[in-house]
Amino acid sequence: MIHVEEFRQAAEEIGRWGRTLILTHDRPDGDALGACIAMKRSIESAGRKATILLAETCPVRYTFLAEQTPLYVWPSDRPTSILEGFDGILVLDTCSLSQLAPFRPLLTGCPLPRVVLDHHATRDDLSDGGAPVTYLIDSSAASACSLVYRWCQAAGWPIDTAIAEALFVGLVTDTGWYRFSNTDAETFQIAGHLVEQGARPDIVYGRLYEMWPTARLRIKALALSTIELHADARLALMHLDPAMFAQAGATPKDTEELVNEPMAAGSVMVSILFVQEEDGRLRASFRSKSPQVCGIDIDIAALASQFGGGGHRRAAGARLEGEWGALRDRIIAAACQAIKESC
Ligand SMILES: [Mn+2]
Repeated sequence: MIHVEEFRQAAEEIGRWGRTLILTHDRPDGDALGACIAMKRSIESAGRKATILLAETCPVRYTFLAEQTPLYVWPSDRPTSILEGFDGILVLDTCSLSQLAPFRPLLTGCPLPRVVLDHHATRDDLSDGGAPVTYLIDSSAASACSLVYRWCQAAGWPIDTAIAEALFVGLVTDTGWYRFSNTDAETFQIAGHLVEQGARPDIVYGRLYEMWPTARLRIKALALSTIELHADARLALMHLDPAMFAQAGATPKDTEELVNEPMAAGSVMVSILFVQEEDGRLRASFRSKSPQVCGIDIDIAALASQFGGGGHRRAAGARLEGEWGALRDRIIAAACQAIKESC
């Protein structure tokens, strides 16, 4: 738990910076972007400057958050001399060197003080050998946006409608709309306050989940048409190949979260999605249901690790080399075995 006084001191430190550089992890998600945008607005409403620098272009589905907030991309938008104008660096939603790797040329040897606000377990040394760092880390927090909210409350920074909306996006995306196990009472307390401040759950939902490219709908239809069930319909399997992507006009990026679809069926306890890429390589995503829901506990990371992959107990992935038919048969056999052993 981060003490109120720690938030106040960090807010005072940033208050002394005329210009703050805001960084977050590579492949920024809703929580990372929500936290960056909320912090930038908060800092600027107090009359100081803040610049958000991302490691890649903002994913299209989150651009609605940034309608009034420029997001710069490193290194294409900024030369190294960018650092000359800043007084300090605020790092949000990560404390991991590997997730900040794209910014290495910028951070290495940079003496600027840093403040890190994060909710992950990985805690690397972000001092780059000498820069002073203040770490505000609480791995029990549901989202980085929950921590930004606590910071604003502790420091007395006001939360306007745009900040409330940005924080709400982080809260709901990192908790899967309050359905992941990190969802706690605080999440609902914060959500309640953000809605009071003007965040609109219906509109945020629509912008996040009702604005996908049509190709995503087509590839989903094709994936669902390939569903096969094994082990008394406890195992669901789908596959996509390059011809299907061409037919749908989609890319493998459009398959995000598709593996969860078969979980809607009560019988299904394990779901696997195979994606064959252009170069012939095969990617497999694995999911298993919570034992509180389906009655058996299948460690899906252990299954993925049999094929060189890994991940979490309920969600894992693997990159596979080899012939598709043979790999598919081996994975089905291993998954059926894991289900049998857990029953
Ligand atoms: Mn996060």
